[in-house]
Amino acid sequence: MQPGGPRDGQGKSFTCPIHTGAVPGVGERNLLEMIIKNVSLETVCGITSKLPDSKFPEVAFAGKSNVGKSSLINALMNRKALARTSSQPGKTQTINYYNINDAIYFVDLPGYGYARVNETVKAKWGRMIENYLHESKQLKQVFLLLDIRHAPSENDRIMYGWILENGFRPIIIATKLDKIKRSQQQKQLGLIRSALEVEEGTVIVPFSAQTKQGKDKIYEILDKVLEENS
Ligand SMILES: Nc1nc2c(ncn2[C@@H]2O[C@H](COP(=O)(O)OP(=O)(O)OP(=O)(O)O)[C@@H](O)[C@H]2O)c(=O)[nH]1
Ligand SMILES: [Mg+2]
Repeated sequence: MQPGGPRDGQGKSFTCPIHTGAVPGVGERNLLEMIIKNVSLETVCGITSKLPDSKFPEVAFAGKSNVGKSSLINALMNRKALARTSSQPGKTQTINYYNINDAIYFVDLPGYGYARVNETVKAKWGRMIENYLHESKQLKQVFLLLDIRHAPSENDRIMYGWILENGFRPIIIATKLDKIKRSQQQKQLGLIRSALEVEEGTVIVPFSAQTKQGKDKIYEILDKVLEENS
């Protein structure tokens, strides 16, 4: 992933090509109580697409390819496979907006660091993500996903930097918690904190899409986003 300038790719005006149509629903305030009555993949943005004018607050999920972004979104939506997941990295190559109860969008960002694509494609993905962080008017919270088993990569550090530079304080989600022993958890979280040199007070939520551990904590954060933005 190449760090492109935040204004790269602007001036083009393409409309998002795919509008799958949201299921109409009643706006709700408390995600925890109403948990996901209506969800739909509303908009898919490709590399050259103009970002949609969002009606609702957005929360975005960033992280390297295969880290579990789509799996987390499915877990939060209580859907098995609305967000496409794959054991093959590089599944999500577009910016996908999931409309949740006509109240908030979950934005699934394309994964970075997928080794089997060429440098041009990697650079485009980087620009697409950075452009989104810079341009989205409704983006309220960014979640940065990191695999709890591994030290953050250079790309993870670049991503973390972009998020901060664009004025967001990311919540870090340490994914695939089920894959490590409980006794390793604190050590791995410490590794993430030190490798990213996270700011004081940064929240890190250990999460497993398999056991759903950590899900309630993430709902709490989403509730707060809704409360602050409605
Ligand atoms: N054991 C375990 N496997 C997980 C977890 N989360 C995701 N996976 C698996 O990891 C693989 C990748 O998950 P995805 O959700 O597709 O990852 P992604 O970040 O959306 O990947 P891209 O779309 O390529 O950017 C899939 O095989 C998932 O089943 C988890 O918490 N535990
Ligand atoms: Mg995905």
